[in-house]
This record gives sequence, C-alpha cells and structure tokens, in this order.
Amino acid sequence: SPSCPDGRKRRVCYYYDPGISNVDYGKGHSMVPRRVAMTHGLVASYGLLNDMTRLRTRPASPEELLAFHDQKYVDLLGRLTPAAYISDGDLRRTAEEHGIGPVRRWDDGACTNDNPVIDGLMEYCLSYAGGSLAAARALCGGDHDVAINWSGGMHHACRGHANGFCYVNDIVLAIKQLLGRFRRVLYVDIDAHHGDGVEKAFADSNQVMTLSFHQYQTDFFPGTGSIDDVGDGAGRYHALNVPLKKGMDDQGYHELFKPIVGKAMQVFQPDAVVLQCGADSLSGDRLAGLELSVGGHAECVRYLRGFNAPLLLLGGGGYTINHVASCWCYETAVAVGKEDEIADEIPHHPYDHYYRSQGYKLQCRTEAPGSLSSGENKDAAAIRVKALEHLSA
Ligand code: TV1
Ligand code: CA
Ligand code: ZN
Repeated sequence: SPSCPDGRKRRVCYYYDPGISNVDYGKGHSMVPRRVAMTHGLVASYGLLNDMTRLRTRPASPEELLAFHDQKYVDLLGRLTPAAYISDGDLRRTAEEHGIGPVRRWDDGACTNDNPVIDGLMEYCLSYAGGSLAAARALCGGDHDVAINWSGGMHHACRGHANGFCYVNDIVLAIKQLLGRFRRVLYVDIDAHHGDGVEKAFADSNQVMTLSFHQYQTDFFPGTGSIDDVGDGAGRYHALNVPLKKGMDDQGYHELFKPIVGKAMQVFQPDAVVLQCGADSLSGDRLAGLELSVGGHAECVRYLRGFNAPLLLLGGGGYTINHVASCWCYETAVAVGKEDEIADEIPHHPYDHYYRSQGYKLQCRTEAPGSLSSGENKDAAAIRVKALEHLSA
C-alpha cells in the first residue's frame, strides 16, 4: 500500500552512533548531545527502525575532513584533550586561536565558552561527520531516497575554526560528497540561526544554492544573513537569506517557506537536496525566539520530500531537548511516510520521563493554518517579494 499521500514509498536510511550519549559540552552548556540519544530512543519505541536501513558505518577518517578543513586545524583536533589543554601551553594558545577553549572570562571567575575542549572531541567530530558522509554516499549510490543523520547539521564550523558549538562542518563535507555524483545541490537551513559556514563555503559556487531561514535581530548570533546577501561572482543569487523576526509562527513561516523553496526548486532544478533541520526554531526553545510547532517544522520536511529529489536530513540546533527529540522523531516518521500512523501518545521507553511537561504527547498534530486571515506582517511580505526577485534575477 502507498506509504504517503503521493503514493510513492521512500527508501530511507538512518545513522545513529550510541557514543553520542557520552558527549558532554560541560555543565550548563546549551548544547546537549544526549538529545540525539533521546531522539533515537523515541524512534525505536515507535518501531520506526523497521522502516529504515540502519547505516552501520565507520567514523570519518581525519583525511576525509581535509576535503573542507585545513591540515593544521585537523591536526589540532586530533591532539586536543582536556588534559593536554591544561598541561601544554602551546597547545592551549593554538586551540584558542582556532576558537576552542575558554576565551571569555568574567570577573567572578565564570567563563562562557561556546566551543569547549570536550572529552573525546575528535571521536565526536569523526562520528557525526562520518554519519553525514555515509548518508550522502547512500544517496549517491541510488539505493536510498532519503538519508538521515540527526547528529549532524553543524552549520557554523569554518575551514580552520570552531564556531557556534560546531567543530567540523559535516554539511559542507556531505555536499562535496554529493557533488561527486549530482550536478546541483540545494541546501535549505531551518535552524533558527543563520547557516553561515555552509553559505560561506559555497558563496562563489553556482552548483550549490544555499537558502537559510533564521531569526535576525541585533545581538542574535551570528548576526549575518541579511536579505541582501546573495553570494559572490559565479555564485551570485545562489545564496539566499530569509531573515525573520522573533515570534514568527507556523502560518507566517510557511507563507515564506513554501513560495521561496518552491521557486528555488523550480529555477535551480537541484539533483539532490540537503535539509538542515535545526529544532531551535520550535516554540519554547531556550536560545531562540521563533514559534514553530512540531507540525509546522515537520511540514518543511514533508514539503521538500514531495519533490522526489534525493534528500539528506540533518540535525542542528535545538535547546529544549524534549521538544527536539519529539520533532526529529516525528520527522523520521514523515521521511518513511508514516506521519498519519504515528500516535501522539509517547510509548513507554527508557527516556519517557523527559516528556512529562508535554503530557507525554509528541504534539505533532496542529491545526491547519487558517486560509483566510493572514498572520503575515508587512515586513515578512516585503522579505518574500525580495527573495522571489533574487530567484528571478
Ligand atoms: C556555555 C555555557 C556556553 C552556557 C553558550 C547562546 C553557552 C550560550 C552557555 C550561547 C549560552 C550562543 C554567541 C558569544 C557571541 C557568541 C548547532 C562572543 C544561554 C547550530 C550557536 C549559538 C547556535 C552561539 C548553534 C551563541 C546552532 N548563544 N549559554 N552561545 N559571543 N554565541 O552569541 O546554530 O544552533 O546561552
Ligand atoms: Ca537557518
Ligand atoms: Zn541554531
């Protein structure tokens, strides 16, 4: 029987490395990798693992990171441990030059550090990058239509620099892998933050179109991604940005997302699509202020899946971890075409106590956006017009 509204089954593969549950950015840090283990626990409890091929893959090799990152930075990641960071002054200075380790110290001795020296740093990087590379290879091989790595999506990492909780840019690596087989790749980024690292890596390319939707206001990280940033040289109009005000809800979001992504699909005609599914765009996130529901967020996945191009789904941000796991589990159901079959009631499983505050419900069924009264303001309408203009240029 058909598994989705368009009657076409999708062959889905899925990467998960249980080692992620031991990765710790430090006490009080916003980034909690355990949310990926929670997602996996939910996916398993709903029986969705039976609908996907599990990618049993090796971690990436340090050499594979060199497809984007520079040698000095990869060497640093390989040598950097919490103990070596403390005992080796040269290493400490090098790490801090590359954005890793405490750089901001407060008078009271506390320090905030987006990119800490974590235990097992290189293993963690090689695992999530290896997952995105394996997922990309699965799409290149043609035996899968959708490939998922919820531990990937680290869109801020630069060639030789950690940035915004991201050490290695698995997205750039995966897109480069896809370009070995596909001529044009569309990258769509629904994380609440601007996908700056990916945009910059392909800013002068007309083979990759990058399209980021993000909260944009003074003091919101990273501060780039204005509507007027459209790429350089041959890549002009192949980088698109859709800046959003905080408070943007499902309806307002999709009045932008669908026309803009639809037009991008039409004019760019990509051979493969990468969707960074950062879940910090959900309402109630601890860092961001957008107000998507799980249903509204997953609608982005459903919409892109409907174009039938090979689709790579990656994670990203997301700081209210029970919401993140609910969202990515539901999106896994969308990928395999079971979104109408999945019960809102969360099954009993080892992580179920995390969902108490949401009444043990996935909260995936939301009211259809009203068709009459538009929730849109003038600013959003002007952004849509400009973005569509960039796509016709
Ligand atoms: C340690 C402990 C680190 C508590 C970081 C929020 C923390 C943040 C922390 C935090 C925090 C940021 C900046 C700092 C500009 C920098 C995965 C120099 C309560 C994809 C990355 C956001 C988002 C970085 C990543 C941002 C992603 N916000 N508490 N740090 N200054 N950094 O603002 O896009 O989601 O916040
Ligand atoms: Ca984004
Ligand atoms: Zn984010």
